[in-house]
Amino acid sequence: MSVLVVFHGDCDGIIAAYLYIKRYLKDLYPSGLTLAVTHPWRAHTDIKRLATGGNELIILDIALSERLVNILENASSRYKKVIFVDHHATSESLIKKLEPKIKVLYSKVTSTPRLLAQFIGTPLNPYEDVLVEVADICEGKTPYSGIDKSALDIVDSIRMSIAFDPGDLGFMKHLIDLMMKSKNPSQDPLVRLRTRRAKFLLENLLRILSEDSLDADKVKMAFLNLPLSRAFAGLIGVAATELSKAYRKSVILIREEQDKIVVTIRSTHRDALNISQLIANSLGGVYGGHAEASSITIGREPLSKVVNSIIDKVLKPEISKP
Ligand SMILES: [Mn+2]
Repeated sequence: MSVLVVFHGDCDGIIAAYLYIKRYLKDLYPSGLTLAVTHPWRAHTDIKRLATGGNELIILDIALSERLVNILENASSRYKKVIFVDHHATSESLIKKLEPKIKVLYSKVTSTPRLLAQFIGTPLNPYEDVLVEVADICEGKTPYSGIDKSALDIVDSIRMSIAFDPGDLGFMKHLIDLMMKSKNPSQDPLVRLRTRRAKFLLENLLRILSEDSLDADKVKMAFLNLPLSRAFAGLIGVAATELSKAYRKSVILIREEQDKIVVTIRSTHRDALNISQLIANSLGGVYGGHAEASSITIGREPLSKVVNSIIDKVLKPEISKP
Protein backbone atom coordinates (compact mmCIF):
# COMPACT_ATOMS: atom_id res chain seq x y z
CA MET A 1 0.00 0.00 0.00
CA SER A 2 1.60 3.27 -1.04
CA VAL A 3 0.34 6.51 0.40
CA LEU A 4 1.57 10.02 -0.39
CA VAL A 5 0.77 12.82 2.04
CA VAL A 6 1.41 16.33 0.72
CA PHE A 7 1.00 19.15 3.22
CA HIS A 8 1.49 22.90 3.44
CA GLY A 9 4.83 23.71 5.09
CA ASP A 10 3.41 26.04 7.70
CA CYS A 11 2.21 25.68 11.29
CA ASP A 12 -1.36 24.53 10.63
CA GLY A 13 -0.25 22.43 7.63
CA ILE A 14 2.16 20.41 9.74
CA ILE A 15 -0.35 19.94 12.55
CA ALA A 16 -2.91 18.84 9.95
CA ALA A 17 -0.43 16.24 8.65
CA TYR A 18 0.13 14.97 12.18
CA LEU A 19 -3.58 14.75 13.00
CA TYR A 20 -4.49 13.06 9.73
CA ILE A 21 -1.71 10.48 10.04
CA LYS A 22 -2.47 9.85 13.71
CA ARG A 23 -6.16 9.23 13.04
CA TYR A 24 -6.15 7.54 9.64
CA LEU A 25 -2.69 6.25 8.76
CA LYS A 26 -1.13 5.34 12.09
CA ASP A 27 -0.35 1.76 11.11
CA LEU A 28 1.63 2.93 8.10
CA TYR A 29 3.69 5.50 10.01
CA PRO A 30 6.53 6.14 9.39
CA SER A 31 7.99 3.77 6.81
CA GLY A 32 4.79 3.07 4.86
CA LEU A 33 4.13 6.73 4.12
CA THR A 34 5.74 9.22 1.79
CA LEU A 35 5.57 12.71 3.23
CA ALA A 36 6.08 15.79 1.08
CA VAL A 37 5.98 19.47 1.91
CA THR A 38 4.86 22.21 -0.47
CA HIS A 39 3.62 25.79 -0.60
CA PRO A 40 0.55 27.11 -2.46
CA TRP A 41 2.54 28.96 -5.14
CA ARG A 42 4.42 25.81 -6.16
CA ALA A 43 1.92 23.10 -5.20
CA HIS A 44 0.87 22.36 -8.78
CA THR A 45 4.46 21.68 -9.92
CA ASP A 46 5.35 19.70 -6.77
CA ILE A 47 2.25 17.52 -6.93
CA LYS A 48 2.65 16.95 -10.66
CA ARG A 49 6.18 15.68 -10.02
CA LEU A 50 5.43 13.63 -6.90
CA ALA A 51 2.03 12.07 -7.65
CA THR A 52 3.23 9.25 -9.83
CA GLY A 53 0.58 6.79 -8.67
CA GLY A 54 -0.34 4.48 -5.83
CA ASN A 55 -3.11 3.74 -3.41
CA GLU A 56 -3.81 7.07 -1.77
CA LEU A 57 -2.93 10.70 -2.31
CA ILE A 58 -3.73 13.06 0.56
CA ILE A 59 -3.44 16.85 0.14
CA LEU A 60 -3.64 18.95 3.28
CA ASP A 61 -4.01 22.71 3.74
CA ILE A 62 -3.15 23.80 0.19
CA ALA A 63 -5.26 26.61 -1.30
CA LEU A 64 -6.69 25.57 -4.67
CA SER A 65 -5.80 27.25 -7.94
CA GLU A 66 -7.05 26.48 -11.47
CA ARG A 67 -3.69 24.87 -12.24
CA LEU A 68 -3.82 22.72 -9.12
CA VAL A 69 -7.37 21.56 -9.98
CA ASN A 70 -6.07 20.30 -13.34
CA ILE A 71 -3.09 18.53 -11.81
CA LEU A 72 -5.29 16.84 -9.19
CA GLU A 73 -7.82 15.70 -11.79
CA ASN A 74 -4.97 14.15 -13.73
CA ALA A 75 -3.47 12.53 -10.66
CA SER A 76 -6.82 11.07 -9.61
CA SER A 77 -6.63 8.47 -12.38
CA ARG A 78 -3.34 7.17 -10.95
CA TYR A 79 -4.63 6.64 -7.39
CA LYS A 80 -7.33 4.46 -5.89
CA LYS A 81 -8.28 7.33 -3.61
CA VAL A 82 -7.50 11.05 -3.58
CA ILE A 83 -8.46 13.17 -0.57
CA PHE A 84 -8.27 16.96 -0.54
CA VAL A 85 -8.59 18.73 2.83
CA ASP A 86 -8.57 22.53 3.03
CA HIS A 87 -9.97 25.59 4.80
CA HIS A 88 -8.81 28.52 2.60
CA ALA A 89 -11.59 30.92 1.55
CA THR A 90 -10.22 31.23 -1.98
CA SER A 91 -10.55 27.45 -2.56
CA GLU A 92 -14.34 27.61 -2.24
CA SER A 93 -15.26 28.45 -5.84
CA LEU A 94 -13.02 25.68 -7.22
CA ILE A 95 -14.11 22.88 -4.88
CA LYS A 96 -17.02 21.75 -7.04
CA LYS A 97 -14.66 21.13 -9.97
CA LEU A 98 -12.81 18.56 -7.86
CA GLU A 99 -15.70 16.76 -6.31
CA PRO A 100 -16.71 14.17 -8.88
CA LYS A 101 -13.32 12.39 -8.77
CA ILE A 102 -11.80 13.46 -5.49
CA LYS A 103 -12.99 13.20 -1.92
CA VAL A 104 -13.10 16.75 -0.55
CA LEU A 105 -13.21 17.88 3.06
CA TYR A 106 -13.74 21.61 2.95
CA SER A 107 -15.00 24.19 5.38
CA LYS A 108 -14.05 27.81 5.95
CA VAL A 109 -12.93 27.30 9.54
CA THR A 110 -9.84 28.90 11.08
CA SER A 111 -7.38 26.09 10.33
CA THR A 112 -7.16 22.75 8.55
CA PRO A 113 -6.65 20.84 11.86
CA ARG A 114 -9.90 22.44 13.16
CA LEU A 115 -11.67 21.12 10.07
CA LEU A 116 -10.22 17.64 10.64
CA ALA A 117 -11.24 17.76 14.30
CA GLN A 118 -14.84 18.46 13.28
CA PHE A 119 -14.76 15.66 10.75
CA ILE A 120 -13.12 13.02 12.95
CA GLY A 121 -16.20 12.57 15.10
CA THR A 122 -14.60 10.95 18.12
CA PRO A 123 -13.41 13.50 20.70
CA LEU A 124 -9.80 14.65 20.60
CA ASN A 125 -7.51 13.78 23.48
CA PRO A 126 -6.04 16.74 25.45
CA TYR A 127 -2.76 16.68 23.52
CA GLU A 128 -4.53 16.78 20.14
CA ASP A 129 -6.85 19.46 21.48
CA VAL A 130 -3.95 21.77 22.36
CA LEU A 131 -2.41 21.32 18.91
CA VAL A 132 -5.67 22.15 17.14
CA GLU A 133 -5.91 25.30 19.27
CA VAL A 134 -2.25 26.05 18.39
CA ALA A 135 -3.07 25.71 14.67
CA ASP A 136 -6.00 28.14 15.03
CA ILE A 137 -3.77 30.70 16.76
CA CYS A 138 -1.08 30.27 14.09
CA GLU A 139 -3.79 31.09 11.53
CA GLY A 140 -4.73 34.32 13.28
CA LYS A 141 -7.29 33.39 15.92
CA THR A 142 -6.96 35.46 19.11
CA PRO A 143 -6.09 33.09 21.98
CA TYR A 144 -8.89 32.87 24.53
CA SER A 145 -8.07 34.68 27.76
CA GLY A 146 -6.60 32.37 30.35
CA ILE A 147 -5.02 30.05 27.76
CA ASP A 148 -2.14 28.02 29.17
CA LYS A 149 1.16 29.77 28.49
CA SER A 150 2.67 26.48 27.34
CA ALA A 151 0.23 26.46 24.40
CA LEU A 152 1.52 29.90 23.37
CA ASP A 153 5.09 28.59 23.65
CA ILE A 154 4.16 25.81 21.23
CA VAL A 155 2.67 28.36 18.80
CA ASP A 156 5.84 30.38 18.96
CA SER A 157 8.24 27.48 18.61
CA ILE A 158 6.42 25.72 15.75
CA ARG A 159 5.91 28.92 13.80
CA MET A 160 9.45 30.19 14.24
CA SER A 161 11.33 26.92 13.85
CA ILE A 162 9.55 26.24 10.54
CA ALA A 163 10.06 29.80 9.33
CA PHE A 164 13.80 29.35 9.74
CA ASP A 165 13.67 27.16 6.61
CA PRO A 166 10.17 26.42 5.29
CA GLY A 167 11.39 23.98 2.66
CA ASP A 168 13.21 21.67 5.09
CA LEU A 169 11.23 18.43 4.88
CA GLY A 170 13.62 16.65 7.26
CA PHE A 171 12.81 19.13 9.99
CA MET A 172 9.05 18.98 9.32
CA LYS A 173 9.26 15.19 9.68
CA HIS A 174 11.07 15.73 12.97
CA LEU A 175 8.19 17.94 14.19
CA ILE A 176 5.56 15.43 13.09
CA ASP A 177 7.52 12.70 14.83
CA LEU A 178 7.57 14.67 18.10
CA MET A 179 3.79 15.06 17.84
CA MET A 180 3.23 11.39 17.02
CA LYS A 181 5.07 10.64 20.28
CA SER A 182 2.91 13.24 22.10
CA LYS A 183 6.01 15.25 23.01
CA ASN A 184 6.02 18.97 23.60
CA PRO A 185 7.72 20.55 20.54
CA SER A 186 8.72 23.65 22.50
CA GLN A 187 10.94 21.49 24.77
CA ASP A 188 12.85 19.83 21.95
CA PRO A 189 16.53 20.92 21.59
CA LEU A 190 16.52 21.14 17.78
CA VAL A 191 13.24 23.08 17.75
CA ARG A 192 14.61 25.44 20.39
CA LEU A 193 17.83 26.07 18.47
CA ARG A 194 15.98 26.88 15.26
CA THR A 195 13.47 29.05 17.11
CA ARG A 196 16.29 31.10 18.66
CA ARG A 197 18.01 31.57 15.32
CA ALA A 198 14.76 32.49 13.57
CA LYS A 199 13.94 35.07 16.26
CA PHE A 200 17.30 36.73 15.81
CA LEU A 201 16.67 37.00 12.05
CA LEU A 202 13.10 38.19 12.61
CA GLU A 203 14.21 41.06 14.86
CA ASN A 204 16.52 42.30 12.14
CA LEU A 205 13.87 41.92 9.46
CA LEU A 206 11.28 43.83 11.50
CA ARG A 207 13.74 46.67 12.00
CA ILE A 208 14.49 46.85 8.27
CA LEU A 209 10.79 46.78 7.39
CA SER A 210 9.71 49.41 9.91
CA GLU A 211 12.53 51.79 9.03
CA ASP A 212 11.48 51.86 5.40
CA SER A 213 7.70 51.76 5.27
CA LEU A 214 4.79 53.96 4.18
CA ASP A 215 1.74 54.51 6.34
CA ALA A 216 -1.86 55.40 5.66
CA ASP A 217 -4.65 55.39 8.23
CA LYS A 218 -5.20 51.66 8.47
CA VAL A 219 -2.56 50.41 6.05
CA LYS A 220 1.18 50.01 6.30
CA MET A 221 3.24 49.23 3.22
CA ALA A 222 6.79 47.86 3.27
CA PHE A 223 9.26 46.58 0.68
CA LEU A 224 12.12 44.14 0.24
CA ASN A 225 14.48 44.06 -2.71
CA LEU A 226 15.78 40.77 -4.12
CA PRO A 227 18.84 40.31 -1.85
CA LEU A 228 16.82 41.05 1.30
CA SER A 229 13.92 38.90 0.24
CA ARG A 230 16.34 36.01 -0.28
CA ALA A 231 18.09 36.53 3.03
CA PHE A 232 14.86 36.47 5.03
CA ALA A 233 12.83 34.09 2.82
CA GLY A 234 10.99 31.99 5.39
CA LEU A 235 10.34 34.81 7.82
CA ILE A 236 8.45 37.20 5.59
CA GLY A 237 4.96 35.94 6.45
CA VAL A 238 5.72 35.93 10.17
CA ALA A 239 7.18 39.43 9.95
CA ALA A 240 4.09 40.74 8.15
CA THR A 241 1.87 39.20 10.86
CA GLU A 242 3.98 40.75 13.62
CA LEU A 243 3.91 44.19 11.98
CA SER A 244 0.15 44.01 11.51
CA LYS A 245 -0.36 43.17 15.18
CA ALA A 246 2.14 45.76 16.45
CA TYR A 247 0.64 48.65 14.46
CA ARG A 248 -2.97 47.36 14.30
CA LYS A 249 -2.98 47.94 10.58
CA SER A 250 -3.26 45.98 7.37
CA VAL A 251 0.28 45.32 6.24
CA ILE A 252 1.16 45.14 2.55
CA LEU A 253 4.64 43.72 2.14
CA ILE A 254 5.96 43.86 -1.42
CA ARG A 255 9.03 41.84 -2.30
CA GLU A 256 11.09 41.13 -5.32
CA GLU A 257 11.90 37.52 -6.20
CA GLN A 258 13.96 36.00 -8.98
CA ASP A 259 11.30 36.26 -11.68
CA LYS A 260 8.27 37.73 -9.95
CA ILE A 261 6.92 40.17 -7.41
CA VAL A 262 5.10 38.72 -4.40
CA VAL A 263 2.83 40.78 -2.16
CA THR A 264 2.08 39.42 1.31
CA ILE A 265 -0.90 40.91 3.14
CA ARG A 266 -1.82 40.57 6.79
CA SER A 267 -4.80 42.32 8.29
CA THR A 268 -5.98 42.62 11.87
CA HIS A 269 -9.28 44.03 10.57
CA ARG A 270 -9.97 41.27 8.07
CA ASP A 271 -9.19 43.26 4.95
CA ALA A 272 -6.56 41.01 3.33
CA LEU A 273 -8.71 39.59 0.54
CA ASN A 274 -10.21 43.01 -0.33
CA ILE A 275 -6.73 44.45 -0.66
CA SER A 276 -5.58 41.47 -2.75
CA GLN A 277 -8.49 42.03 -5.08
CA LEU A 278 -7.72 45.76 -5.47
CA ILE A 279 -4.13 44.89 -6.35
CA ALA A 280 -5.11 42.11 -8.74
CA ASN A 281 -7.56 44.47 -10.49
CA SER A 282 -4.84 46.97 -11.28
CA LEU A 283 -1.76 44.77 -11.73
CA GLY A 284 -3.09 41.31 -12.59
CA GLY A 285 -1.63 38.38 -10.69
CA VAL A 286 -2.95 35.39 -8.80
CA TYR A 287 -4.00 35.65 -5.18
CA GLY A 288 -5.11 33.29 -2.46
CA GLY A 289 -5.74 33.14 1.26
CA HIS A 290 -8.32 34.43 3.68
CA ALA A 291 -9.53 37.62 5.40
CA GLU A 292 -6.60 37.79 7.83
CA ALA A 293 -3.82 36.62 5.54
CA SER A 294 -3.34 36.45 1.82
CA SER A 295 -0.69 36.76 -0.83
CA ILE A 296 -0.60 37.73 -4.45
CA THR A 297 1.95 36.80 -7.07
CA ILE A 298 2.52 39.25 -9.90
CA GLY A 299 4.72 38.55 -12.94
CA ARG A 300 8.08 40.13 -13.66
CA GLU A 301 7.46 43.85 -13.05
CA PRO A 302 9.76 46.54 -11.67
CA LEU A 303 9.33 46.85 -7.91
CA SER A 304 8.78 50.62 -8.29
CA LYS A 305 5.86 50.13 -10.70
CA VAL A 306 4.12 47.74 -8.32
CA VAL A 307 4.76 50.02 -5.35
CA ASN A 308 3.40 53.10 -7.17
CA SER A 309 0.33 51.29 -8.36
CA ILE A 310 -0.44 50.02 -4.83
CA ILE A 311 0.04 53.55 -3.47
CA ASP A 312 -2.50 54.83 -6.02
CA LYS A 313 -5.05 52.05 -5.68
CA VAL A 314 -4.87 51.17 -1.99
CA LEU A 315 -3.03 53.78 0.11
CA LYS A 316 -4.34 57.02 -1.43
CA PRO A 317 -8.04 56.04 -1.24
CA GLU A 318 -7.38 55.02 2.35
CA ILE A 319 -5.89 58.44 3.20
CA SER A 320 -8.74 60.35 1.56
CA LYS A 321 -11.42 58.42 3.45
CA PRO A 322 -13.40 60.78 5.73
MN1 LIG B 1 -1.51 26.63 6.13
